Amino acid sequence: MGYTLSQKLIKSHLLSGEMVPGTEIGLKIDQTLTQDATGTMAYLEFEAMGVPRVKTELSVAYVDHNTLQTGFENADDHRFIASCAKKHGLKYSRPGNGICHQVHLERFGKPGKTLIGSDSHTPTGGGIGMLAIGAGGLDVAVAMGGGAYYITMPEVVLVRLSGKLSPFVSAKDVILKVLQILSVKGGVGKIIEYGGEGVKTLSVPERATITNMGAELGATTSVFPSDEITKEFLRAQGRENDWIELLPDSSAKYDKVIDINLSMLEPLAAMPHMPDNVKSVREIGNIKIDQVCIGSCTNSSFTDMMKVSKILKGKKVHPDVSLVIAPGSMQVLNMLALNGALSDMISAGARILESACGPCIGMGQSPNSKGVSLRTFNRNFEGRSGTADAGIYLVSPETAAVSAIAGVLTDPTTCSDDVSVSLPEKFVINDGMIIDPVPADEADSVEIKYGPNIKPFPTTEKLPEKLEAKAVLKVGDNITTDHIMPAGAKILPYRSNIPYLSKFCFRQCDEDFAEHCKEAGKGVIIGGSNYGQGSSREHAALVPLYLGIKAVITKSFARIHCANLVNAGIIPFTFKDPADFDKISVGDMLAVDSIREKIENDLPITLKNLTNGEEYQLCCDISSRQRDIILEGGLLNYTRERA
Ligand code: MIC
Ligand code: SF4
Repeated sequence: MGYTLSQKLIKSHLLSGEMVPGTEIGLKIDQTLTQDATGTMAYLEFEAMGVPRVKTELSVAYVDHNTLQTGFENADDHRFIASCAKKHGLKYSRPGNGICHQVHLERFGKPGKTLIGSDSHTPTGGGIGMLAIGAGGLDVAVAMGGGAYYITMPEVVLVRLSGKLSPFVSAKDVILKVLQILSVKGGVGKIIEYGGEGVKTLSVPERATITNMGAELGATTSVFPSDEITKEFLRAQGRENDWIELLPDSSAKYDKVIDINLSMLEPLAAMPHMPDNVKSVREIGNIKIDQVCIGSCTNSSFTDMMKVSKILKGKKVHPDVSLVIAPGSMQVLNMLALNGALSDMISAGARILESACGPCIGMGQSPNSKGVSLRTFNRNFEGRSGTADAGIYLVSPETAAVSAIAGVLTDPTTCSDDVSVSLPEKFVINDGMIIDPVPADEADSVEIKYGPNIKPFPTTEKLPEKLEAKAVLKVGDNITTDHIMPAGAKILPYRSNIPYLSKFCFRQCDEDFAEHCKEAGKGVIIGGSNYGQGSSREHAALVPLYLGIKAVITKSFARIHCANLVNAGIIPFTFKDPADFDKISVGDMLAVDSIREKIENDLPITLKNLTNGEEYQLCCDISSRQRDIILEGGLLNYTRERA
């Protein structure tokens, strides 16, 4: 039997386990990336592991999330990350050089290689034929130290593309269509592989838009073949030598096939407050809008920006609309400046932001109260924009730009202008904002620069014999890591300060959550299905750990968050009978006897509700390696113990 592209990538990096879906496999990791909001923790963890230099082929530390510098905190974090990179053998991408995923695609991504990144949108690299996966910071730290990265062997879904996109219909509409079909839970435990004749009509940046937002499906990753189009992109980036051809075998078998005819697609939008709440722009109608934001790792490539500038050229942004544009990288911004497109944007009334995540993570540009904001981003979770009652619609750059002029949501296919853009033959290459590390024999002379905002991460203890803790919170389905540990301009500067962050934990669900945890001493969280979807931030596990959370019991978990909980030493339980969810109330005292023995030997687990006298059966669906991690009280203890 032939292999799918995903299976080929896994097979060539398999260190342990067998390629049987649902079982744990260990992968060799060629490249890693971090961004600053998760990177400070990752480097503190790397330091704690005591490995002097990274052992990967390439590791890059990006700064793109916290670039506002409203106080000393961001700048201190940047300096800390820069010093770690210099000492430990990583490349450092300075603030202003761009969003990690965009820059990595342009300058470092290589077909056939594995990449893990401490950011959930790392699968962007799948657009260039990489096996690129989002992970928690600690998993990235371990991979930098040469350790394997463990995942559950996924099933492979083929999205078979045919036809060709019509003018003003975009790669964003393709992934919104997939989200409409599969939902935010539909990708869990799966790799989404793109194939079919339609693939040949999509450029690398378009493919990367699609794999980027595959994160919103909950998928392990998404991947496109590496073909002549990939080669052309790499040639234009001066990296033709990095190209290899990578195609699935013609006899490959897929677990599921979804057919999408690109010619039949129309402009779509994800309505508030979930990326899978998708309707066509036409159906939603001409709603009045207050703001348009163009950028983010989903839609900030040179070609996206050129389409936007062509739409804006010679026009005026509607007086009731604020249009902000953040080109994805220094390369993109520089090329727009050189060819005059930037001037077309500015003349139309666009507000140009630096090349960074910016409004996507709530770092500025929060909409007005009850505002309607169209964004080319990938997430529209409630409150993420910084305005709790704003309505965020996720759209393509074409829809965003046309609507910014009209003042209302507008189907861009109603335009007659020609805005076709082709890939440049040569990108403008300037790696001046990427700093190399010192050679290994000079590393001792580099001092790591800690600032006062950088606090050590919470310590953990070995799993005790018995668990007894209070149900401190009960939440419903699809809770995101933005609910657990919000981001935004006021909180993000404290990503390396767990004690401070703890005040904001679950604030959207229970304003006094931190207080309740302190009163309880030891706590358990009760959740619905797909608990922990969204961002890879391990703070969503480390902060609950700091607040005394010992276990989270849900109907089901999202992949990265579940791994982060285990890494933090918090037990992820699921209900054997989901109906038991309804039987537990906040305040109930819960207990599991002989929990150590049960976790160690994978024995059935009974949860006793000491408050109402009931008993429930729980599952702990983790690998034997993860059981050992839980017994040791987290991955850091486990790694140290074995070093
Ligand atoms: C996000 O889009 O939510 C982030 C910010 O990029 C996160 C990482 C983080 O929380 O720092 C992600 O997606 O992993
Ligand atoms: Fe940055 Fe937004 Fe992309 Fe996250 S989703 S990496 S915040 S641009």
